[in-house]
Amino acid sequence: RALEGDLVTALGRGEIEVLFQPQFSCADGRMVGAEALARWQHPTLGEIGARDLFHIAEKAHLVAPLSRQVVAQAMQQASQWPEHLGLALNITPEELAERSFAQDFASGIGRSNIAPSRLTLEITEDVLLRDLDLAAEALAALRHIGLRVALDDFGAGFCNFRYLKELPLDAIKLDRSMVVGICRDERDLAVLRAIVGLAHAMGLEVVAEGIETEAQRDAVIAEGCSYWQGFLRAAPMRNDDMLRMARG
Ligand code: G
Ligand code: G
Ligand code: NA
Ligand code: MN
Repeated sequence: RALEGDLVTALGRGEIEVLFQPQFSCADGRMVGAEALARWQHPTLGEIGARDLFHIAEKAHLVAPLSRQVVAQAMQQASQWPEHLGLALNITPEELAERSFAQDFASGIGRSNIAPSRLTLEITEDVLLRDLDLAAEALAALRHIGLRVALDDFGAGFCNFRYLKELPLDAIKLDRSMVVGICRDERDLAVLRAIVGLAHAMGLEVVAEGIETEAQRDAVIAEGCSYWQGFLRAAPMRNDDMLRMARG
């Protein structure tokens, strides 16, 4: 409860920080962009991760202002990157359920210095526990102006294939749990192979998350994933480190 109060001041004081985790092309290993990940640098409790941060924000009814701040900060920083790099932003189901989401988001892009085609929205399947049609409509409107949409954490939840069919998507992000066992268990590899096949059959690209070893990276490349992300090459980092890495 005290934390919910602290969050109000945190938003005003710039305690919310955005880190960036690079993503790499499976084709040539080059960095293609990064995912923005929010953190709260709490003055006495130290760092609070995004999952806890958004839980607190939900209880405090502050998801919308928090998310606006994170997105604006991420876009502002990403506008300093070389133009070939994309920016992936996590969007909560609550936000997608807002009637004005697409329009507000588009206005935010307009105020920033970043081309819509450089942006990917990462959504989770909880969206669908809400209003699927409304979410699909908002996503379609944003894709119309050039954004990409990725279904995040695929394989961690219910994996309802209806989402793949009914949401306007460009990619799926395989959850770390789908990748972690692929080099030691044939069945894990079989599941990954089937999901990649399904994604490709639907015209979707696949991003593999949580890559920690060279063997995992090589396996997801061999299985036809398009991009990968993971501690093997880069943990979430501050913008200045991101810029340094981008300039190689
Ligand atoms: O980096 P970390 O382990 O704290 O991320 C935990 C979860 O929080 C991840 O699932 C990530 O997608 C989500 N997350 C990180 N940053 C944001 C954000 O800015 N907005 C939303 N909605 N979710 C985020
Ligand atoms: O739910 P989402 O996929 O957005 O969560 C991303 C979270 O996963 C971030 O908190 C990030 O720090 C973490 N993460 C990113 N890469 C790796 C990895 O290679 N291994 C592990 N264990 N966690 C990772
Ligand atoms: Na994400
Ligand atoms: Mn994810």
